[in-house]
Amino acid sequence: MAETQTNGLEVLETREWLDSLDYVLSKGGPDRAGRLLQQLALHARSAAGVNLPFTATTPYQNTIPARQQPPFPGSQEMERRIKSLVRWNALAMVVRANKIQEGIGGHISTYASAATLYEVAFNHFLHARNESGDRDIVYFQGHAAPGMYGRAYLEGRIPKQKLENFRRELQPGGGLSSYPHPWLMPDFWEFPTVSMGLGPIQAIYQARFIKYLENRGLKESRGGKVWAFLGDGEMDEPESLGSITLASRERLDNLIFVVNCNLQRLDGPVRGNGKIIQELEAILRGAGWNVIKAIWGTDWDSLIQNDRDGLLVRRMGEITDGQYQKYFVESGAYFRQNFFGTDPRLLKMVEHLSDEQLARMRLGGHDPIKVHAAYKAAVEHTGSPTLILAKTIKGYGLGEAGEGKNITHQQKKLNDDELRIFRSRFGIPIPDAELHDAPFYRPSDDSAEIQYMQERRKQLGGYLPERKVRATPLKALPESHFEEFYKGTDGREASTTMVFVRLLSKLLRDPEIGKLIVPIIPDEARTFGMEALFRQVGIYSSVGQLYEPVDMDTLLYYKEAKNGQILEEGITEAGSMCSFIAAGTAYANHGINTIPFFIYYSMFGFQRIGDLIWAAGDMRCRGFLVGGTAGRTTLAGEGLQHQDGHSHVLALSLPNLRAYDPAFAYEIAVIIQDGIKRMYVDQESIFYYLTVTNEPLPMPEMPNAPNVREGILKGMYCFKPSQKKDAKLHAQLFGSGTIMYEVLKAQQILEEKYDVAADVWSVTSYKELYRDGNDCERWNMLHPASVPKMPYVTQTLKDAPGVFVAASDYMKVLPESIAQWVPRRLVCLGTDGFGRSESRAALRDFFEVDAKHVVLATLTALQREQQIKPEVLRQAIRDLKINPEKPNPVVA
Ligand SMILES: Cc1ncc(C[n+]2csc(CCOP(=O)(O)OP(=O)(O)O)c2C)c(N)n1
Ligand SMILES: [Mg+2]
Repeated sequence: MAETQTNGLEVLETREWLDSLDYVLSKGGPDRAGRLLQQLALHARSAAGVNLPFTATTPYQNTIPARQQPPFPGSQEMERRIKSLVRWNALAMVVRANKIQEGIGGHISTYASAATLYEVAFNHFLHARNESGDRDIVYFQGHAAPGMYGRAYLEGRIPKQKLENFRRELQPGGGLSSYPHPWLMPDFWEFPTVSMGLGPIQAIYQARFIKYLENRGLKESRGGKVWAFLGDGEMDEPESLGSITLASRERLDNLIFVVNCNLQRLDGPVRGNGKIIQELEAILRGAGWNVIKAIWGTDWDSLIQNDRDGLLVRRMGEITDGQYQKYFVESGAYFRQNFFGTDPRLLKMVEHLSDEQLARMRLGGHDPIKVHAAYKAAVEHTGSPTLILAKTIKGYGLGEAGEGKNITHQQKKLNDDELRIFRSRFGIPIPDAELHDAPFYRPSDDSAEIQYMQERRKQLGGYLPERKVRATPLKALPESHFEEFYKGTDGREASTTMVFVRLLSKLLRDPEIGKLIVPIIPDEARTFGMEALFRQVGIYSSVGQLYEPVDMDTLLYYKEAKNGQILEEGITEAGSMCSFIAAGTAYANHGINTIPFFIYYSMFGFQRIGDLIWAAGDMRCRGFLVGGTAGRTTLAGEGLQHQDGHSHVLALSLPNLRAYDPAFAYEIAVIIQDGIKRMYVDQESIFYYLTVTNEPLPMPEMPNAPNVREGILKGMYCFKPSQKKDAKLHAQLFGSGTIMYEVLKAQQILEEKYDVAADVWSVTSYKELYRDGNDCERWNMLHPASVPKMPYVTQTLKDAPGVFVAASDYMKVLPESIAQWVPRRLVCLGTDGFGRSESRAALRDFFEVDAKHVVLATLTALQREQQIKPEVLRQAIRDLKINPEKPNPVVA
């Protein structure tokens, strides 16, 4: 095409067409011109089969042309000065921290590239509270944290002392966490974003959850936006792009992604051989997003306006990101020769500019006017989410110390020369003599800069980020919801999943908290027998139900409604978890005590989306994770990928998660009742994991013994003491989940066949027992002169006679985690190994957790203590029909 363009006739012809189009534009405006172009394309196709190549991208230019830019509403000069101060303090924070403590780390170059993106947002867009009372929710890019601290310091929200202790949180007076962590800075950060990809996906579900709250009448619609500031490298995470169609499908015009396209990630270019801006534009535009590109700064406006033949824009589109990066670090002469030198007409375009001027041509993401125009268009856009792609330079302003270089991400030390250059470039009034220590700098409160920034924040309703608990505590739930579960099922069989669903549907009817419950399901409701809820509370849909459901004539039809309560997320555990987090943190973010119940296949929880669960813990998220059809042997037939024998082991790693593996209906009732109280009445920063199983079994009545309730919550209690009075041999058997029934069978066999009096304990939570045991050990170590504390396990079992055997549907390490506090050796049976497609009975035999193996383990323990003879054991293996040569499930 370039060659044919040089043909004189064609050039003339093109000119004529362009002139005609200009005429149409001036007379009929862009809409008319757009229609005309469509008509032309149609005509070309039908008349002569001309097929325009498909393209999801627009030219490598700003989406908003210069003449459509709104005027900049503030003082550019003042904002530049403020921005320079934030830049300096952010840089000084990292440099100082690394001077004091070599290797403490931190990031300079991320914020350096994003400063304009943040400052324009802080000065003009981000509402802490808007006129009508709503606010914007902002996900800050984790590695840009020094910039947020630097600004908060200038705002007078963070004292210098804390800046000194950036990344040194254990210093007297506290410090600042490396990245956004609500756990560590609960008054400041709201969203942990540094595990990349979790910010964007959470922002999408946050924006959707806000619409959910509004459509269900739990929150007024007041125009707040959700902003996510993201890295271009970060967009490679599957979570970043995995849910973008939800955002467009749900028309989330309350959502704005700002991607800082500095073309670099940690090691080097994001797309050296391509163009990340074009790639992301194609993907998100194709998915129905409104995409705004801010590539070129004002310096380029006149060049672009005079580019009548499109030569410049074509050249811009030819260059790869790797080469653009090269221009950032090279001289103006190199830029002229390499970029413009390919065509004499291009060279002519810039002949009036010196090399110096060429080298300084600003990019869109560093130009407040371009950034402001993009933000304004984004907040005014309706009908779809917006993506802003802003082109910047990584390490902007660092010069030789790292600007645009591949090493820039890791740069945290600047020598005196480099500090001096940075200081001078941004005009920070620090004399040379003091530069060496990179001192912080804050002008006085009555300085023009501080006054200006305070006034801007005042206009926008206050400071950001700021985390606050905005909801007031709930009242405790009435006992009546739970009583039926204490009574048991009178011999009727019910799985704990059924019990849970029944309890959930009761809670949904509660006049106070019913509406606050948010059931979340990733396409698994029928698996858990929850379809009755479809009809009872409806499935949320922002458009209601636009079709006649195929099962309309049945009682439990698939009912979608605008005020539907269930979040039926489809097959996305990650998305469901994001809804869980949005609902479980609404007590802080929106002042609404929504109580999420996320019900899923337990195998696809910690194992698949563990990092989101970790983020939930950091965020002080509340709610119940319910791992359905759990256990390695309780889920018949499903095999290796579904049979979960380790989610409770993984749950050990989450500090503020209470994990329970209940066996009986009343245990579930006690745990959920207490959970709601602790989280929503007492306001504790904890959340829950509960496994429920699908084996129908008779649910017993709650034993009428003292401390049962306390035992359920603390992790264990005696469920069924032996009735055998004068036995010589004794055993203590621990069971949980459905394996409890195997243990109860073993109790019977031991008593009847082997004369062993066995007490059965229900262990509802090894994790709680483990936590308590360690807590006591620690306290005792630190307080040697005091009366030692006794772990709950020890206290409970101290008088229990005989041997100890635990059987779990989870890995052996789970019961082993408390073995040190059991008075004598604890023998543990568990389900280490890959699952199998089989019946429950065969699986329990295979994993050696069925009644006969519990019996054998008990007899073995007795024999080890020489309470029974070896012959008894050998005979038992025969009688119990155990094959000693069977494969070891751990390696089979
Ligand atoms: C899930 C995850 N993987 C890896 C990292 C480590 N990491 C931190 S920053 C970074 C590069 C970020 O590049 P980009 O997203 O482009 O952000 P920029 O700093 O360029 O703005 C990497 C790999 C992380 N924080 N999270
Ligand atoms: Mg980057």
